[in-house]
Amino acid sequence: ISAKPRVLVTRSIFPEIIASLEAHFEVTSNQSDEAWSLEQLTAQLQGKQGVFTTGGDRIDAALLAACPELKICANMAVGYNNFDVDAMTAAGVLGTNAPDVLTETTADFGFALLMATARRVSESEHFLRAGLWKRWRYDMFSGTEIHGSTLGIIGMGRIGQGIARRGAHGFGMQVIYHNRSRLDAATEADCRARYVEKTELLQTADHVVLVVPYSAASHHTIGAAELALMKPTATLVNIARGGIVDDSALAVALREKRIAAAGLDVFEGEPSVHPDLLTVPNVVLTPHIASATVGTRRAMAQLAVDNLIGYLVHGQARTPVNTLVQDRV
Ligand code: 8YV
Repeated sequence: ISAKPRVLVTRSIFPEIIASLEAHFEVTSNQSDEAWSLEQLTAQLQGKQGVFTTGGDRIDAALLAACPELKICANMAVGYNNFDVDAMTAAGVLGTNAPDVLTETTADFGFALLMATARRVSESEHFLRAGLWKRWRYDMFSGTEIHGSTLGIIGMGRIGQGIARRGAHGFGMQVIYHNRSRLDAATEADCRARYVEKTELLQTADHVVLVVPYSAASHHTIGAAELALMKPTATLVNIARGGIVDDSALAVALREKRIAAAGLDVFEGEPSVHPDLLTVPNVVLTPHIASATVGTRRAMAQLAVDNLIGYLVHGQARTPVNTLVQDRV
């Protein structure tokens, strides 16, 4: 009997996911709630052929060089900016992500955050909990209209399209979008979305939603200059990645009411949050939970498992992000 391949799981995960890995692999997993340091991760990866990662686990050339037996990194996330894909390809290491299974759940949350932001749900709840609700006032927590307004989406992939459909079909919004490339006519018609340049989107949209993958090119897609283009009544929602928005510039724009409000699920340097964002009232802050329903998190984890089994046992992953010229031998 040949020995089972060895797989590392970097974070605590559903017990049944560990069990399904154990049917095929010798599994080591991080049992604690603390993320491993780079030194711990490197030590734990010794002798492992596969690793189950999350978006917070950086895989780069130095780590790959220190872990010569590693063949596959299976990310439990659709975004994979934690992978240095070129270094992985050069090293013959496959990367996989977890697309599709989280699309609708994440689009739901994008809309939840948009609505909470536009209608000042968090701010008014804090007011009520603080015992400050003494009387009716005509302008108490007046928000921004959602139905019939203009929704601007930056990044029109699967999740962006899900948000567009919700806005257009559910709330009668005019949807405009900006993306690296235009969608085909049939998809534009299905989303009832019109392509515009980024400047026009920022100047026209009542609500701007960011769903663009993080890369050097998308770093600070929204900074002081872009915030200055937005309407003072507009809201901004980021469910993409920290670093897409310049959080420090955003905190200034919110404090000075240069835009009305923001909803943020992701942050530069998370889980740390820019201290100025914690003190401005007109921002809804959530701890990177857009894909967090039990069903979706299970499906994401299962897809990572399927990729590990697919590649290490059968030689074929389901959702690879790179193409290898030569596998690691
Ligand atoms: C993950 C995400 O929960 O899928 C993504 O890209 O950002 C989230 O759904 C997070 O990255 C942990 O892996």
